[in-house]
Amino acid sequence: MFCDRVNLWLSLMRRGFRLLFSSSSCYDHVVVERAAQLRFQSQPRPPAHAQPRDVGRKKYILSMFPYPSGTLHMGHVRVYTYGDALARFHRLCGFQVLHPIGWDAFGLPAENAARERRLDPRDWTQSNIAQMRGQLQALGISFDWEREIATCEESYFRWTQWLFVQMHRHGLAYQKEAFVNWDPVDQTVLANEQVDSAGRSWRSGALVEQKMLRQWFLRITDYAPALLEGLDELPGWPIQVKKMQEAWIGRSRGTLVHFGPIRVFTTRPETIMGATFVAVSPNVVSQYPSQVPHPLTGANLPVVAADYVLADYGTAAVMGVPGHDERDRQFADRHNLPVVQVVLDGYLINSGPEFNGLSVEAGARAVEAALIRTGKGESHSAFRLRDWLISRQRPWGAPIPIIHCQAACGAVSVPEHHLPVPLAPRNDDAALDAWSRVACPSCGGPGRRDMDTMDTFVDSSWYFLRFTDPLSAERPCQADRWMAVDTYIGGVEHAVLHLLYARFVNRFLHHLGWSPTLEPFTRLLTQGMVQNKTFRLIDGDRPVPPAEVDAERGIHLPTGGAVKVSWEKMSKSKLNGVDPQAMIAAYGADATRLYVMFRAPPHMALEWDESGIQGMKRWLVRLWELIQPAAGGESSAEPVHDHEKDQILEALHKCVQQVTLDLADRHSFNTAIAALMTLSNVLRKNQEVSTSGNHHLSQSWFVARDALIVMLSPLAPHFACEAWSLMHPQSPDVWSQSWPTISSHKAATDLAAPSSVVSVTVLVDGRKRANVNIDAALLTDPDQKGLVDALHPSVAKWLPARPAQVIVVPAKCLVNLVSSK
Ligand code: ANZ
Ligand code: ZN
Repeated sequence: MFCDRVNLWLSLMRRGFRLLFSSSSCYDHVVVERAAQLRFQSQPRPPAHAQPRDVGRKKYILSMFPYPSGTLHMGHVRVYTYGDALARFHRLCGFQVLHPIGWDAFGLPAENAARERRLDPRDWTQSNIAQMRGQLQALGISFDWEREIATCEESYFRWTQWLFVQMHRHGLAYQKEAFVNWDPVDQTVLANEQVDSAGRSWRSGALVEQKMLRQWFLRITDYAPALLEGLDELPGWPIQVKKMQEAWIGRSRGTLVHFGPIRVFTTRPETIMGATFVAVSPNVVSQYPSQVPHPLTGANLPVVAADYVLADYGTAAVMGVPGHDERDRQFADRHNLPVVQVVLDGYLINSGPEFNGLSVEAGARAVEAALIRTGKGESHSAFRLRDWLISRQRPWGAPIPIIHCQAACGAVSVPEHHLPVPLAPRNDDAALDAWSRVACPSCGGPGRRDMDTMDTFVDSSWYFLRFTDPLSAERPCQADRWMAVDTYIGGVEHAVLHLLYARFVNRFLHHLGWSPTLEPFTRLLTQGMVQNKTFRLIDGDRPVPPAEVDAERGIHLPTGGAVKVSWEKMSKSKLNGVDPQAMIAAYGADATRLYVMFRAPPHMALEWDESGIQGMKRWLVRLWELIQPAAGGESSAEPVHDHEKDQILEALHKCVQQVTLDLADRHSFNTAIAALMTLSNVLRKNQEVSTSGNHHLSQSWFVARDALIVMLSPLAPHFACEAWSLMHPQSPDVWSQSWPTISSHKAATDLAAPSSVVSVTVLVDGRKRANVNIDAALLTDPDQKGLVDALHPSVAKWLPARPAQVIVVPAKCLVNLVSSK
């Protein structure tokens, strides 16, 4: 992608640009960003298969990869700017950083867009990728472009197919009949989103039918308990996301009760004496006798089929307690079955001497104990989570690598060395026939390929592993040293499906030895929506373009209709989108990045306001004046005024501490920027005083100014890069500098900061193990060696080797030492 000849040309151009603007003292974002971009492109980058030298000093920063729609929107700008700020910050702190990007390139939208344009989905997708790649580069996002992947490439999806084959081999992929939306006119299967609220196909308008098809499922339910319990090991995830996953997995604790051969699942065992029948799901009723004994009384109860008993929950059988369950009651009334009340005001009645008088809670425990004692029951949890239906009857997806043997072998997975199964040639009947007729891998007899493709959530369920060795044709990944992802950034809309599937697949691959950790994402940063003012006609609710609105009078000018204003998520259909390209052109990538980070904390909705970008631009203009060669005059070795020196160093000290914590731990980009603004104001004031008092600025002023630019560089990389080369024409680029630390400045300027001792809670792999008193400064020192030295001896019992990873939560005085394996 970046060939050497281009690089040579770039480095020549770069020198020209340096001359071009170094003479002007006015900040011109076009010139500065063009020059910085050239410099970025000539920055040497490690090869795609590089592994971390020291696992304790690696960071894997990942923003969720996009669907290649063709244009970047503000939500993308937000997610990739956060990731880039973290990646650049950690590089400056001396970490080896993995910061990759790829494309979630299969799926229905590409199919439809391509059909409309009479293009091949692949061509359409590739041109979109090219366009978005350019936009991301214009934003200055420092991705590891050598590692770029696209899920629609054979080099990627052969491993998606490999994953399926592993699942099949381990009994986690199976076939079952399930309903799909069937368009009888187009003779095709529709996704739920393609069926409108009237139940009609979006394309043909036909009434959609439910049709039973044999489809592939992944047995995620086998992992339900582990996926639930794993949430406890994720202190770095937002609580709301964990709650959503918990609800989705949906564990119910209860009791399994044996009514003869029928096992029922109940969460109300204390009502057992009120059971007057056993209801089972209609499709299993034929397996059972027509009467079964009550486990405690021995009385015979009728077995009935009832629609309200779900076939895929619990055991597909319930004990009918019409006295206390509404659906049982309706069923009993309709079928003349007896109703017995066994609970009154929270206490058991009509339940025999053993249980009468017990409270509901005590009764539940006593009944369960009695059942367990007599071998007629056990504790049990039921899960709401369903197996994952992955078959899609669509062409633009990874083919399911299965051959259906036409003799006796059934569904046989394609041998690994025959992967990838290429996309089916759908436009050519003869070629399609040739593609689909293959020999059964197991008996050699005639076989047919499975015609379906995989849900695109399968593609994205393991891509974070692929980035660790993205080009390899020998293996799916080489994740031992890079995983887990240290910070994963993306929209909260993926809180359940994508993140749950990724956790499932990572756990499975961990068991096979491909991923070193049980959980793939140590910290999760979920960002809020980007919203903008939306104007809608009060009459009819139709959105209208902002340019046609007199906002003050609330009137739509062309029609004279009254409009209302609301903040809504930016989108084309609401006519409230703001094009990132336009913002970059008008104010620059740096001002846009700063604005997006400054306007709101990451998890909150961001309400767009263009005047805010202008404010950012003005700040950069003033900063640019601060870094001009003439700006500081000459520095004097001896400070002129002691109080000036103290004031600057105090401001610097505060700023370093704030920005370091904000970026290393709190993901609080807006307060980091505010801290940099404060420091820049102090420097400006001192500059004005020195100019009017006609004396030199102290050396600390220059120390602080250097630190300010280094700290700015993860946030506004173009600006900082060019500013640095202006300030230090002989020194290496700003990205080769180190992050300022308080201790280094303390030493250099002998600022007497009171050292304090704090008591930290030490966790090993998420479990609390010790409390240790240490110097508070160690908590915030980006070089964590001192911290580990101080803490490790107290927990060596649980963690013999040094930790692979150290997670610090300074605000809570908490340190988690992670063994990684
Ligand atoms: C006796 C009983 C008495 C029940 C009572 C409820 C109230 P959750 O909390 O959702 O897990 N149940 C069990 N399996 C079922 C299935 N496959 N389809 C429909 N209903 C099913 O609900 C558990 C309760 O839902 C169980 O407790 C069972 O009815 C019913 F006063 O057992 B119960
Ligand atoms: Zn066979």
